[in-house]
Amino acid sequence: MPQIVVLTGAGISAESGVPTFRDADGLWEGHRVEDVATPEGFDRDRALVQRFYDERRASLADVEPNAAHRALAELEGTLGTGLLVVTQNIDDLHERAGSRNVIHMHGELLKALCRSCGVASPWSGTLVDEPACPDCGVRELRPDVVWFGEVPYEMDRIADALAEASIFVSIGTSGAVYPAAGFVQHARRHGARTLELNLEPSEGSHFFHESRQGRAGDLVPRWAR
Ligand code: BJW
Repeated sequence: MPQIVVLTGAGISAESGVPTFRDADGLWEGHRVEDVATPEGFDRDRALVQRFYDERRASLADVEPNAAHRALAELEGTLGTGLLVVTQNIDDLHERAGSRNVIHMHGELLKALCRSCGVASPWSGTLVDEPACPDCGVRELRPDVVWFGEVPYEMDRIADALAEASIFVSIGTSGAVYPAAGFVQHARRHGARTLELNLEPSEGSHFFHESRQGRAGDLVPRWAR
């Protein structure tokens, strides 16, 4: 079981050039959340949603992990499975920095999920062309991401890790989306020391023992050292 659980959000990838969701130039601009990040939005206009995620998948080629991702990967090099990164991000920047003990609770851009057989498969192309599932052959692929109203991945494993952790650190997340926004209270109830590293106080700042404001690329390497 990990001693340290780190929750990351869009803010950790911001300095890599991946847009956040709720900042002024956030990703949702031009798109209503309900149109692109709900199962109902997908049923209403598949092409729009597939294009939205196809574009984000393609843009991964233009970004690189930053100092914050690298600092977490280095810490895992020291602690091994003593460090668990739970990320809300669907990019692959933690893995590209070298982290291996990572849970993508909101899914992954580089996977497609078959709505017919439920199998997730690696994906690097476009979904808007309605390719077939490599497992069952049915043309019902969607992005393997967790939309509003859907249950995030690996919740039992995350809850157990939070209950066992002695330190919980939240990095670059607004605390606006549950259940991730409630992890701090869960960890704290079970005795963890809790720390927030974010550009500004998040919606749940008051739940943390300590909150430090600044850029993840500065704060995370300093904390992890
Ligand atoms: C920097 C920085 C720099 C900038 N350095 N910092 C309880 C109460 C009320 C509502 C609910 C509730 N429980 C559930 C709900 C409903 C709903 C919800 O939370 N709604 C809220 C809007 C109120 N939640 C759900 O539907 C979830 N499912 C669920 O609850 O199922 C029931 C269930 C749960 C558990 C067990 C059993 C049953 C699913 C939520 C799915 C969220 N999906 C998205 C899209 C994923 C795919 C995609 O990427 O397109 O996930 S929405 C979007 O928000 C995305 C993100 O992962 C998520 C969080 O955003 P994040 O990462 O915090 O980004 P921002 O932009 O909000 O914040 C960035 C922060 O970084 C800011 O603070 C900046 O200041 C900071 N920053 N630059 C450091 N350089």
